[in-house]
Amino acid sequence: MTFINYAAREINCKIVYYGPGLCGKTTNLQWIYDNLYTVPGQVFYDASRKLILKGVDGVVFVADSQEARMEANIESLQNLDRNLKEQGYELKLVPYVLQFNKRDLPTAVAMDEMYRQLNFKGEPTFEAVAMSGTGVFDTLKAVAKLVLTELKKK
Ligand SMILES: Nc1nc2c(ncn2[C@@H]2O[C@H](COP(=O)(O)OP(=O)(O)OP(=O)(O)O)[C@@H](O)[C@H]2O)c(=O)[nH]1
Ligand SMILES: [Mg+2]
Repeated sequence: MTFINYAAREINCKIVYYGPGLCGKTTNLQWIYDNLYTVPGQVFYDASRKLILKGVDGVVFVADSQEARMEANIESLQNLDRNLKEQGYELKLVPYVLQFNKRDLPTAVAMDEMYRQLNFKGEPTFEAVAMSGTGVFDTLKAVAKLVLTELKKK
């Protein structure tokens, strides 16, 4: 769904922030601005998540670092994989970045353990405290870069 506006020297693309309920997707976007796409994390919104993946150019998966949310992270990642497939995309091929959010919490799982459980293709991975903006732009820049690399191939 990339749109290139040569006159304005702009490239518009669709980046979706995905992840389990309350992992901090909206908080990320509050640091960016209010008009990027994000999906509702709660399980009952699966139909909305499918819709929002239509025409996606890049995906950020926001994982919640809290120990108690690890299962929800894994479930949500599997859900992303499934929903992308339904729209004709492969998670393995789509520009994709992983964010470990809520690193400020004392219950945060160690980085290497998070990585072991959630990173599956060596995708760029960032620590974040979205609440204070830490790591938010690094994550966005990384996914934008991957989207542009993909665009150059076309
Ligand atoms: N401690 C801590 N809390 C955070 C962080 N990022 C977000 N939160 C809090 O987590 C809660 C949920 O954040 P949201 O941004 O609404 O989460 P979401 O992923 O958009 O949630 P859904 O849209 O319901 O799926 C809020 O109370 C945030 O303030 C963080 O880095 N650290
Ligand atoms: Mg939200």
